[in-house]
Amino acid sequence: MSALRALEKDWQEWVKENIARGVSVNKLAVTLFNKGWIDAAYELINDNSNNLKAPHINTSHNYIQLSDKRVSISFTCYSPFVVSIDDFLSFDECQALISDADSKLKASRVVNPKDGSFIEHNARTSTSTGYQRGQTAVIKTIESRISELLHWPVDHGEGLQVLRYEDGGEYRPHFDFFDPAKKSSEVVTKKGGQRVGTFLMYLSDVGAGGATRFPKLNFEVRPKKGSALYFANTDLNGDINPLTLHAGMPVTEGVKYLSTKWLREKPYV
Ligand code: PD2
Ligand code: ZN
Repeated sequence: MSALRALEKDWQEWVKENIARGVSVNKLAVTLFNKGWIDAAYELINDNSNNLKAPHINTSHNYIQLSDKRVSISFTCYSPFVVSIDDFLSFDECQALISDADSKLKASRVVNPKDGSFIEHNARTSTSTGYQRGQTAVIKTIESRISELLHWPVDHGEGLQVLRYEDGGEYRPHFDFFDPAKKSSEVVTKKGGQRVGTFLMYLSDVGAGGATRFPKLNFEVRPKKGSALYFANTDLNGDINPLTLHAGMPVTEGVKYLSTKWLREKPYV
């Protein structure tokens, strides 16, 4: 049953009346979201045409049956929307990504806030490599799976990245969204618009360290081979959410491999 139709009749009427009065669907969705009706809020924006949409994971069940795999939800935070998924990738898929990336890894870079160029920085001490969408068969499969899980078109995604962290390698606290107040944002949002969501896939088990930590929310997600983490960088009205500050904690034992997929507001072509 649709999450909107599962709402009490009075609230269904409230939605209809406000839409008829011309109130922004995104604003109505924020109200539903704040009342805790998360799936209904996302359904409202994603099933209506002329409004801003957002990637969404259906949290009504503890598992999600995708066309090629059943995955399970192990953790949720609703504001901001953060969901941890178990068994998203098979061990073979993790190995395939690692083997392909290993010989191509170079020092990771960050966006220069002054001009939008990419520079090396001691805030991000990993090596990494980037791919085109659909560059290999495994990448194609994974991108379709992400798209199905998040109800977000494949062409709204940046190319996959694979990162390797070892011996204290980390990614210090940062935002993945582009802050409209920064000059560089104009350059980096020309193609694809805002980075509305982040999808991280953990490709290796790590002895110690390497958690993805949200310092303003006081929790962290530990790396586990095959599991994934999604978080929304913007709210249902499209506004950036500073609570999404997050870090890749230093790896202190073992090697962490991670794959990143950033989701854009519009086609990234
Ligand atoms: O490696 C991580 O856990 C991590 C944490 C935060 C990666 C990113 N951000 C990123 O690639 O944006
Ligand atoms: Zn990040």
